[in-house]
Amino acid sequence: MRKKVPDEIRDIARDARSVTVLTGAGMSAESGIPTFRDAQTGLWTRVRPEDLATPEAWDRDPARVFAWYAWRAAAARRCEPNPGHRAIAAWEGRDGVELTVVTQNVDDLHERAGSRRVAHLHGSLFAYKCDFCDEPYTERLDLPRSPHERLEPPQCPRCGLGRIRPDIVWFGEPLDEGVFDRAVDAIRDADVLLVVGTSGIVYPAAGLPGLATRYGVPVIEVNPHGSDLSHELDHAWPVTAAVGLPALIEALEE
Ligand code: BV8
Repeated sequence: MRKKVPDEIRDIARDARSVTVLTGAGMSAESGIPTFRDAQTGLWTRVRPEDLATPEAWDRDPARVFAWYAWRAAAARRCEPNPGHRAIAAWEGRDGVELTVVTQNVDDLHERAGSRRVAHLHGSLFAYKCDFCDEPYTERLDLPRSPHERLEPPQCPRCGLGRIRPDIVWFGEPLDEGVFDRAVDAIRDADVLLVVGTSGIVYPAAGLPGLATRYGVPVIEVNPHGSDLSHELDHAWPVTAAVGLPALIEALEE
């Protein structure tokens, strides 16, 4: 039995030609990837992401940080896109619709569901670069499938000085300007912004829904528990991504 879509949400979505979807960790929760607010599992139960996803943690112990990302990349590869990812990709494929995904997530589930216009504000688990010369590292990385406490990162083959690190935006690091500008353009030009599965805690990403409101773009939140942003949005729909988004796409066909 499909979830009933509130009429005003259905109507805004149905009329939208330019759609932007801002996603956070809750988008991937029903694929089995724990959100940041969930307890870390396995080796990392005693670790707060905020303590490892920083340049300081990397400088202090690169092998531990490199192992954490290798474990997360292997875990993400074992997950599949959920019906919510597939609904967004189906919406992008509808005639006359131009849809951009702006994601805080570093997994590749949007792409694997078929989304083609995806802006990764915080990078990707599957991209690496040198921590000295910044050169992308495109050689094959044989990462173990089982979790390890420590994995020594390779040395940069180009400069020979740096270590290979995840190409991910850590806390205290600036976002890629080009990617952020693309996200702002997609929000400015949108007929609707959907905000799916984010607690709205991390900036500058968390400032994007407020920017949409200032541009006069209606903002719809899809989040079973609400978030720090709920009070400033036009519609907060307390539903999960994998239940709400397929129901919404089906309602567009009605
Ligand atoms: C920057 C990659 C400036 C890493 C991430 C002090 C020093 C320096 C900076 C700061 C500082 N104090 C504050 C800042 C700014 C800081 C920040 O915002 N901190 C927070 C903690 C206050 N931001 C930064 O540092 C950013 N950079 O400011 O640089 C600068 C400028 C110039 C020069 C130098 C510096 C960089 C931030 C990016 C950090 N990297 N990710 C990795 O993944 O390992 S952030 C990471 O956490 C995620 O990407 C995401 O953005 C965030 C987690 O948030 P969510 O995705 O929302 O996930 P969460 O678990 O919180 O919530 C899940 C939600 O889903 C919940 O609401 C839940 O209800 C819902 N949900 C659950 N299940 C479902 C669901 N929804 C739908 N369906 C379901 N089934």
